[in-house]
Amino acid sequence: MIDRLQAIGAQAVEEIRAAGDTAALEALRVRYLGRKGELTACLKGMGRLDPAERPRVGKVANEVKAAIEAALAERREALRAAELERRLAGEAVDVTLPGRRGHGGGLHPLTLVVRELLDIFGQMGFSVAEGPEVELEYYNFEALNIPQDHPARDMQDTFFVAPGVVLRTHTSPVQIRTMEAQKPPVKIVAPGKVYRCDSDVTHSPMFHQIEGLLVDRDVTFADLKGVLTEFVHRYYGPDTGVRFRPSFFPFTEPSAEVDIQCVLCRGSGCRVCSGTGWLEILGSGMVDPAVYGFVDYDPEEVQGFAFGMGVERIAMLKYGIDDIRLFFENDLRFLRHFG
Ligand code: 2NM
Repeated sequence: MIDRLQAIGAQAVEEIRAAGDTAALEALRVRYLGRKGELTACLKGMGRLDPAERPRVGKVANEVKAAIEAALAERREALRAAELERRLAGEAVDVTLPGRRGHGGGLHPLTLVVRELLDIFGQMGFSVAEGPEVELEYYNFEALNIPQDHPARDMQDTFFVAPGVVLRTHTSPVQIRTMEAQKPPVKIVAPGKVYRCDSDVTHSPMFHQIEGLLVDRDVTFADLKGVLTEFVHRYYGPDTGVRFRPSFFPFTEPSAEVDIQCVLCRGSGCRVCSGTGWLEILGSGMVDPAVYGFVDYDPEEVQGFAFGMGVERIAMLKYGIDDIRLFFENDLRFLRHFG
């Protein structure tokens, strides 16, 4: 009996030490120590033993049971430690990696471009003037020498709010209001939103303009050329070619459009400049004496020049953006390229 008990104990301990997981270990516990287990079955035979033998056999039985329990506990602890080790290895975090940065807010690319442009004109002595986006037809057209039957007044281009009231189609009415309110010298830039009934990849019904106006004694076309050439060199770089091309606006005479050498191909001709090597970036001219009649300036005493540019167009050329709608969709993947 003692031999049998010791054989069961030895085999149990050996199998327990080889158990591969906690489920196998539990099966072994049931097999050896369970109510129908091998040890229990063996002990049931104790009743048939000589009473004098029982204490010795009982002692061995207790030792074998204790040895099996000890082996189970030891193996259980080893498996638990191994399982924990495996889980930790799977969840390992490299605490020395740099953290992921959150994205901070930033200024809209158009805001950045407007600020840059205003900065340059500010350094040249221009102050900022602003005015209403809902404007009287008088300031938007009449006082700018754009008569009632002029094509620029076309219903198809202008948003009408009420009789005699429009969404301004340019920021020029700000210049008229400023001249109406103050005597020369005037040296202002007028940034802001303007509205035209037009929408495709290069036109948005709302877009931004910056217009400038300088009126003083003895102002000539040479001053216009000097200021605008300086502006181009400061914004696009001192080596950028500039040319003035004759044009027409109702409110300036003479008028000129300003082209810069293509920012992409530097003048050799490409897709962006349609092979011409040049890009139109602004309109300008000497203020037409007819405009001074509306603001009570004497064209015999003062002269001036004015200019205007579309901010989206400037930004699109600067950053190689081919669809104006990107500015207004507020897709963060686009916005995060700037600032
Ligand atoms: C342009 C081009 C040329 C302009 C003229 C005036 C005003 F009020 F003085 F007559 N403001 N803006 C002007 C002149 C605007 O934009 C393409």
